[in-house]
Amino acid sequence: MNEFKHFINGEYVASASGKTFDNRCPVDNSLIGRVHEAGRDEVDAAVRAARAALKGPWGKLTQAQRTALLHKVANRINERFDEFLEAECRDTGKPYSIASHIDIPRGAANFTAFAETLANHPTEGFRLDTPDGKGALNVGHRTPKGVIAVIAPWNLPLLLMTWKVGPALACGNTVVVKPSEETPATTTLLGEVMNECGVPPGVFNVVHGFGPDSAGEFLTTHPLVDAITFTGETRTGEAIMKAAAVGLRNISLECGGKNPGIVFADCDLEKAVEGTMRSAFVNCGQVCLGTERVYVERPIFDAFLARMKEEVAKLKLGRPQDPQANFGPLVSQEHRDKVLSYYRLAVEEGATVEIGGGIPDMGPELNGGAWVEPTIWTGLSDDARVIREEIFGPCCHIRPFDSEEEVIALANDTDYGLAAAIWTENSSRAVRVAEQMEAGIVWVNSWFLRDLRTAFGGAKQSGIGREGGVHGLEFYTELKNICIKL
Ligand code: NAD
Ligand code: 6OD
Repeated sequence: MNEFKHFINGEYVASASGKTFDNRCPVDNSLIGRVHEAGRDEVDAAVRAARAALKGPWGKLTQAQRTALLHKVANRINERFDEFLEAECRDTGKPYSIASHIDIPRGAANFTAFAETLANHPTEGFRLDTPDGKGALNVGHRTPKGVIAVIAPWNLPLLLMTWKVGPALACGNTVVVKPSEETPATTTLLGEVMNECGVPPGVFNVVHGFGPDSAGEFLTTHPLVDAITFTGETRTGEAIMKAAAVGLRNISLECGGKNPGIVFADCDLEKAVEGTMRSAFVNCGQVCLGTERVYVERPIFDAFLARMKEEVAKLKLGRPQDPQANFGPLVSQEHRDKVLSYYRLAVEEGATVEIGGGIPDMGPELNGGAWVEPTIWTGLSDDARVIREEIFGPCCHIRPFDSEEEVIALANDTDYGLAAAIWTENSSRAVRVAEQMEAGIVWVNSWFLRDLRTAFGGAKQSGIGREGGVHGLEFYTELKNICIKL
């Protein structure tokens, strides 16, 4: 039986209360292990360890030494690739074929990319003229912000946790991570890697538990936490923002989306189908950047819909280890209940179910898992809840449009503003439309094509702030101006 303990000050520790909760595999609902639930005492110990580490050997490392250490961490993740892969796929049910290309490689790359970007970032400098003619020099100097609380979701557990831990450590901070209660494994394993690489105790800490009245709340309300970086639902982001208001702590919020895909008649149809298939169905639709609203220009609407249905029918549901499988279960029974409630709602709201819409028969060994059918709807009105609310499942609605102006208005008619995908071979149109999208990230003729040097984040209710590349510096460091009179 696996036991997932907290990782505090370089050691694995059990909850003093003895409180644990079950961690189940969504493939077949089997028990993976027990997770220790942190109380206020464990969270306090983790935060104090992180505070103390700022003043220890970690705080004295040069940027070059930190960079070298983070490269070592990335290498070690790659050396233990199979363990991370197995742990991630057991927790989430996602196919090895996907996690081995996306989750685990990015888990390592998040350390190297940010270490390099930050090590090569110049500092700001201004020369000021003064009345005595001698002038003054202004030099920007960045210091770590301090103890960063990292609150992570379950959909890409290692990727999204290291996406925050990588830059936080590259900037010299220490972290206390609260992984999702659904996916504790890879974050716990990363503690071993930190010790193997010689990252000083207290720099990387992990506490397990839930949100309200549990580890998440205890961590985000802890007065010795200097800043909070969060990925998850918009409603949780609001709760965290309130917690951060006490003590005026900084926040970075990466929240939900209801992202549009726009397919113009002048697109390369096969490219658009391939990209939209990925954006709607990869990771069983559990990607914040995923497309749940697809708008297709009327002349190619029927052809596009027919091709999408053909491709959905070819998706291969199966166990993570099955090399042919490219579609796994949802993360949990609880999330399946939510997704299925939208499947029912879509029908109540008048959708035509083009394909899917139910629970697949996976056979006696897997029927206890959190499986749902990949689903396409048409025919919903623009104010249907299924069109307006984030479902976070393997489903999309496809609707025809007649003009560029109309589709821009439709795409932007949402409370969210995370991502958009545009499919057209007309580059002027692509830029014109992209510039009018109310979203933090726009892909043209691609989707989830990531360059870690670029800004990442959401507009409207999809978040606050930008991370990625040097943009993370604004959040993960304190910028001081030193003015030197000459
Ligand atoms: P969630 O908000 O339920 O949970 C995220 C984390 O917050 C978990 O660790 C949870 O335990 C913790 N938490 C919950 N309530 C809390 C509270 N009151 N105080 C402190 N911590 C609390 O999100 P989820 O269900 O794990 O993830 C799915 C959501 O995440 C979707 O909405 C998706 O769009 C979003 N997401 C956004 C991005 C992005 O980059 N914008 C990326 C991935 C996922
Ligand atoms: O690629 C990334 O850096 C990132 N933050 C992806 C988010 C995916 C959401 O599910």
